[in-house]
Amino acid sequence: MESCGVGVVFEDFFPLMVEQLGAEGFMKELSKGFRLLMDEEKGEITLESLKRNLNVLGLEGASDEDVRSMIREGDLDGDGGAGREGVLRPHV
Ligand SMILES: [Ca+2]
Repeated sequence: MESCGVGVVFEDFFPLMVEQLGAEGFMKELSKGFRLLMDEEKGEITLESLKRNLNVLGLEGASDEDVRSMIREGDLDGDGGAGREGVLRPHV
C-alpha cells in the first residue's frame, strides 16, 4: 500500500464514520457519495468527475496524481474509472 496521498487520508476517516453511522449507515453514505462523484455517462468515478467534486470533499488542493491514485484504488477492472464495486467494497 502507498503510505502517502489523499487516498490514505480518506480511508483513515472511515473507521470514525463507521463508528458514528454504524456499518449499514456508513455504506448508505458511501453509496450516496458515489452517485454524487460519478460520471453519469460511465457510471464510474473518473479523473474528470472526481476533479469536478474536489471542493465537495474538501480536497481542493489535491494534484492530478493524488486524484489518480484515489481512482486506482477503486478501479478493479483497470479501465481508468472507479466503479461502485471497487469504491463500496468493505474497507475493514
Ligand atoms: Ca473501472
